[in-house]
Amino acid sequence: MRCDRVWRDARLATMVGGDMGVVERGLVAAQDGLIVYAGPAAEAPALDAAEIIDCDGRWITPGLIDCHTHLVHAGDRAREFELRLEGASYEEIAGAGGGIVSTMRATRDASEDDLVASALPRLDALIAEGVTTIEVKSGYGLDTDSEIKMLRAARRLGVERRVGVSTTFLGAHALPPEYAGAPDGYIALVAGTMLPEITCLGLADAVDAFCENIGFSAQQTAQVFDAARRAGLPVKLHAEQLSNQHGAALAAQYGALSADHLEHLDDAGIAAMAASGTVATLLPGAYYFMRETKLPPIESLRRAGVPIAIATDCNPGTSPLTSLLLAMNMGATLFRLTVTECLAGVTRNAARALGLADSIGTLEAGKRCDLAIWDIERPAELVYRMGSNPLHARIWSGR
Ligand code: DI6
Ligand code: FE
Repeated sequence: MRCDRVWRDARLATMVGGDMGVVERGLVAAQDGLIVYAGPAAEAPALDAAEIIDCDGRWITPGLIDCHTHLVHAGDRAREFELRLEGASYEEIAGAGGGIVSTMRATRDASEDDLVASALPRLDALIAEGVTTIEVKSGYGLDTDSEIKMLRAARRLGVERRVGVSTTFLGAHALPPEYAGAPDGYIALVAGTMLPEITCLGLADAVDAFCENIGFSAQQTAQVFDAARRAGLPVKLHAEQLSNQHGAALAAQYGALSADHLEHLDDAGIAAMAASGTVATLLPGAYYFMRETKLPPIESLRRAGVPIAIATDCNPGTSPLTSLLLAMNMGATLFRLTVTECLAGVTRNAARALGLADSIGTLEAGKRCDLAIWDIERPAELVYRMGSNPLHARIWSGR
């Protein structure tokens, strides 16, 4: 078999099947950006490779996937962080015109170029740890032009760097001040104007909302989801982060790719997610940063067979985190996820949360050749260490 490149003498965590899919003496071969073989060297077809890379026994995993970020935004909220340290709550700060709306002001004032420039260092930090695909949400523009500007900036990240970018329209993230007291009017704008326009421009791969007492109600969320359905876009939801709004069950009714956060998820929500195959995306960085004490119902999710993903939720207000490895460590330490669950959470289940399970997330013939090559003795090291980065090399689309 002719191919462009072979990585040989590697140990593989293919992430195929229910566990890590470990191959002790493995190789990966790529042609035209796709994996053509990943598995035991002894069972590989005869390979006529243009380039052979010796991995000296290093581990190869699928390139990591950060399936929930707000990477594109302007400004920061360090001052609010100080206020919270002095005792103010997130809800109080939001109520006083801070919070998401303060980032909205900075984002509206920024140009598309500014947004790209400020997101790139955050993206580079993720890339440096082996991330090969990110999701990026809008939701700090909160008017049609600013939401479009954010999504264009997000798409451009995938041009500036060798990384896959999935964009999500999150117009229903917070109520902009010009709609104060008129949330239904704003939802009508999101569902009736913004979403169709953004769909026309091909700028969104999915649609999200913040279903919360400080966000939007389940009924308002349903209106956004109806519009997404009309546009032919899959949905996901910020659900049950601060309170139980039964958002996960609603999302499941719409066949959502994922429901995210889920600290306050109940049994009915879990059953609905299991039935619809909706991924539970856990965001331990936000849990940690908000000093949340209510744990997501991990054991019940496990028992119900709901796939679990882990992401950074990188955002200026509740999770200023640009390390997916640290998110994995927090998933294990704070949520008691196993090493296999943490690794699956940033590979095959994260791919599924983006609707991309057919093209990324495992080491398998036919998938895009996105690899992370690690200087480690065992995969547990990826989860165990805090603040160290054992990445040896990162391959996106075969290069
Ligand atoms: N939940 C979150 O954790 C972020 N958005 C959301 O709906 C917070 C965004 C922010 O505070 O800027
Ligand atoms: Fe979020």
